[in-house]
Amino acid sequence: MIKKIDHLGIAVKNLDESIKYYEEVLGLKCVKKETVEEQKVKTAFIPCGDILIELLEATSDESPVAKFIEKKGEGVHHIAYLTDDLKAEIASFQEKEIRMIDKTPRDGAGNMDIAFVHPKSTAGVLTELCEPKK
Ligand code: CMX
Repeated sequence: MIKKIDHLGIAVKNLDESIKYYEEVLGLKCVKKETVEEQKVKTAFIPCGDILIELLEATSDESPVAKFIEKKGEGVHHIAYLTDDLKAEIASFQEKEIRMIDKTPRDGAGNMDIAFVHPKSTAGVLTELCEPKK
C-alpha cells in the first residue's frame, strides 16, 4: 500500500551551493549526505515536515541526473512514494501495464529499497517507489 510521499528528488548542478538556499533562505537543515554509486549520484537530505527534499548531484556524465540537467536544466526530478510492500507494488503496477524501469527492487539512498516507474506511464512524472530495508 502507498503510505505517503516520502521525498521529492531535485536535480542540482552543485549540492553544496544548492543546500545554501534550503538552509539560509528556507531555514531548513541538511541532515545527511550520501553517495549512491549504483545511481551515480550524490544526495543531500533536507527534512521539511514529514517529507524529505532529496537534492541530487550527478557523479558522472552517465548519471541519469546529468542527462536530465543537460536536457531540462535543474529542477524537480522525481516524486518518491513510500510503500510497505515494494515487491507487491511492482507486481501490481505491472499487472496494470505500467512501465517499470526497475522490475526488481534495488538499493537507494537512506537505507531504502527502491524501484523507478517510467515517466511515460505516469503522466510525465518520474516516480520512485521506496520501502525501508528490513
Ligand atoms: N521526469 C520526467 N520526464 C523525464 C525525466 C524525469 N526525471 N527524465 C527523462 N524524462 C523524459 C524525457 O524528457 C523523455 O521524454 P521525450 O521522449 O518526450 O523527450 C523520456 O522521458 C525519455 O527520456 P530519455 O532522455 O530518452 O531517456 P533517458 O535515457 O534520459 O532515461 C529515465 C530517462 C527516466 C528512463 C532514466 O533517467 C532513469 O532510468 N531514471 C531512473 C533512475 C534515476 O533517475 N536515478 C537518479 C536518482 C537516484 C536516487 O534518487 O537515488
